[in-house]
Amino acid sequence: MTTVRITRTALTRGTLAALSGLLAGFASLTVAELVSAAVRPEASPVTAVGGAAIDRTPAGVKDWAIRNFGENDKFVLQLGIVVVLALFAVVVGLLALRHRRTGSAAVLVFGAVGAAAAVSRPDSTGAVDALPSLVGAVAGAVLLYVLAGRLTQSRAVAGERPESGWDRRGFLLAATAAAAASTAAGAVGRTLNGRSSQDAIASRAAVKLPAPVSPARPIPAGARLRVPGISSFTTPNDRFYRVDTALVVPKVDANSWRLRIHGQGVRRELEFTYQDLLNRPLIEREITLTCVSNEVGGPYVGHARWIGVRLADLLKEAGVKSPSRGGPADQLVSRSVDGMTLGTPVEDVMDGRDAMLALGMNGEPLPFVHGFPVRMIVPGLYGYVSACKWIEDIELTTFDDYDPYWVKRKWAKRAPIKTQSRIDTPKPFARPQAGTVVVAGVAWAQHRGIDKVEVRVDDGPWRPAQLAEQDTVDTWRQWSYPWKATPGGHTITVRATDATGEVQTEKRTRTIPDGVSGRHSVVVTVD
Ligand SMILES: Nc1nc2c(c(=O)[nH]1)N[C@H]1C(S)=C(S)[C@@H](COP(=O)(O)O)O[C@H]1N2
Ligand SMILES: [Mo]
Repeated sequence: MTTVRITRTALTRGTLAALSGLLAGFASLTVAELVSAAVRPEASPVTAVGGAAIDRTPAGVKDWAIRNFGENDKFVLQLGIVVVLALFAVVVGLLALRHRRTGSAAVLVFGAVGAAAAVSRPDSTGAVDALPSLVGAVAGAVLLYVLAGRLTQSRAVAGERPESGWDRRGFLLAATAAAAASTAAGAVGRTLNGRSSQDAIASRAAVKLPAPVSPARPIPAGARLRVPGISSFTTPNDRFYRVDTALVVPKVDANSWRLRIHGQGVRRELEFTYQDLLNRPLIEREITLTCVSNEVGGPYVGHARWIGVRLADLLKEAGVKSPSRGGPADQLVSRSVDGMTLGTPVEDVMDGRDAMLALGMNGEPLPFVHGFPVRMIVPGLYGYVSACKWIEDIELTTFDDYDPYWVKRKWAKRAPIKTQSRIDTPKPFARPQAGTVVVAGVAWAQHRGIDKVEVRVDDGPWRPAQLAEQDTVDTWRQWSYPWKATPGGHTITVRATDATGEVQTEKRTRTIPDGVSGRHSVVVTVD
């Protein structure tokens, strides 16, 4: 009888010890959230550790995550961190039951990891970034010490069985109070962190984009095919793909934003405010953006109309010469407020193409996720070597002297967009009726232009698709092919030829180091 009772007590205490660990973890995170409101939202431990994890993830794993979780990859990562933390919290709670001090010390070690991650982030503002993790960890450690104390200290209460010798009431009271206080701290922290982006939101709402002095030519009606299922020529902002390493979308106040241009061969260092850029003559251009991580047939390509300032003009004002005219810098490194760095060939930016600092996207100020207040856009280059969002610094340097973020991770230094084509309709494994099935999609070879698209069914001959009118060489091009479909299983394959005459190769490569090659196929069953 006695043995059973002790065992049951031990079981309860074990469960409560695990609960103590979880409560201590919860308190650490919520207190950290509260403190981060006074420092920076990005300095909170989960964000900092998540960011550090992203930076250290091997390219292959990153690609796998993007493939499998798509744009939810960041949510999955954060969820993973929280689950791992919860498991550790349970272990630490059980440990504290035996060794109170060691349990609390373990909580502090976790705090130190969070603090180290926060301070070493590229956008860290210094030692203060350690505060959220440290203060949170101290709160968690103290709480665990107190709770474990209730579980281990006996209290002589008349009538209580000696073997249950722990302070049940005291524990429940302390645990409930801690849970309530942590929830409150977390809620206040969240609210304050939300408020710190209000200025940024207000500054965006106040923007009125001036009419461009050089408007885009209207998209010809013939550039849009009326085929159900084809990608719309212009990708609406809320459906535009998003690829970046930011766990918290930077919310930059346009009123305090500055852009600096400096570095090798710069004769006059320049600094611009957002208003400075708005006051300049603006150009408006149709440009299709593509990510180097886009698989054959993948979704990371989108088209928008951008408004901005011609980047070459700013560079010329700074006294920069392109390398072909004897300038010493061949690499333009753009740096964002979140510490991202991207490297672009100076030659490409100054060769007359419509490279710009974009302020507007499809008629509105840049959305926050797409880089508000200002981002770079360079036709013909993958995003990771050109399209810096939340940009705040441009440094002229050389490819020999400096490797930006992705190049340090084995991606190519130079990466023009490869010629690609995609079948949008029919979808893979569709079951169309026999008869005429319209196969259609998009093809792109930015800054060269698409000259031809061909379709092949099974092992048949390549047949020319009908091309929609080309808008500009910097935009994608729609195509369609009326297929006389016969019953049975079929594989449809597409290939494009760019304006240099190069035919899209059959040879498949990986996304790393400089983007996929290969042809998109879709398997369907005709009924
Ligand atoms: N600051 C910052 N800018 C960035 C990135 C990033 O991670 N951080 N990713 C780049 C990559 S890889 C691409 S493909 C484009 C994507 O732009 P989008 O998210 O607006 O589509 O942004 C580029 N600019
Ligand atoms: Mo990208």
